[in-house]
Amino acid sequence: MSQQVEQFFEHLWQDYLQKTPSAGKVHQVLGGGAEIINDHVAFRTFNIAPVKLEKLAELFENMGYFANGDYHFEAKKLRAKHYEHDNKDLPKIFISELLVEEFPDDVQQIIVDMVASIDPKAVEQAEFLYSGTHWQVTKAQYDRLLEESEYAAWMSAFGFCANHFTVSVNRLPGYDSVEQVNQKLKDEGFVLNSAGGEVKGNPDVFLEQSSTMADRIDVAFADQSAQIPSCFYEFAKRYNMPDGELYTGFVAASADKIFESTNAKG
Ligand code: OOG
Ligand code: NI
Repeated sequence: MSQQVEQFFEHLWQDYLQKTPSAGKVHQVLGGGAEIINDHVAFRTFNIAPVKLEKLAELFENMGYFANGDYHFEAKKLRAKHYEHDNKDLPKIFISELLVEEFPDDVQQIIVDMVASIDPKAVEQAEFLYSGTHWQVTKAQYDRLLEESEYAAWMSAFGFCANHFTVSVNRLPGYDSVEQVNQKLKDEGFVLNSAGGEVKGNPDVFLEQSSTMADRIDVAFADQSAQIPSCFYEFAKRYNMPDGELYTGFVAASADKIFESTNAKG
């Protein structure tokens, strides 16, 4: 792995740790301080230039990644693609984008104004992927976005960063199943995302996933601070397909529920 790519993921991880204090604890609990291999890292964006999904993906294509799957989430008004690398020690990349034109005019306007603050040249650099927000919205604007889309509200508060890292259970010593990982995390006091059941997917779709509910951190809005859900950790176990190859894709029905890990905990 080139030093540049390694440094990119290290910076991405450090930025994620700042927003996700529980991620360090997850590593401690599951790995006891040993290195953990991640299955994938997920990013969110808007389908507006200069930050469209395919534009952010170019930054990964520059690192040798290639596209290998398309996903649609009609109710959440999202689409996504995943990217893989020949180096199997590198995480897969899942990028989704919000279909902004499907929202009411006032919501579109808030988002268009946010994106207008981005210097298009900044999007050419890999650091853009952990550059956070390039704008500041008011708490009322955040709340308005939240009424229409939890994803849009999350983007307004956190911008460009790793939304989650995902432990590869296949490559996690001492654990055979997502259920075992879940039990250990619950014993340690973590709250899991139970939307659609704690384990999403099954061996028939060649992928099982679970996730913690996002941490809550203080965010400085333009007019006030508030504690809101930030980022979470996911756990994935992949199964062999009939041809004997490990499945490398994602499962839209499961992903639809994983998105809800940044919802407020009720
Ligand atoms: C992505 C949710 C989907 C997966 O592994 O299926 C996902 C997100 O919350 O941004 O990560
Ligand atoms: Ni994921």
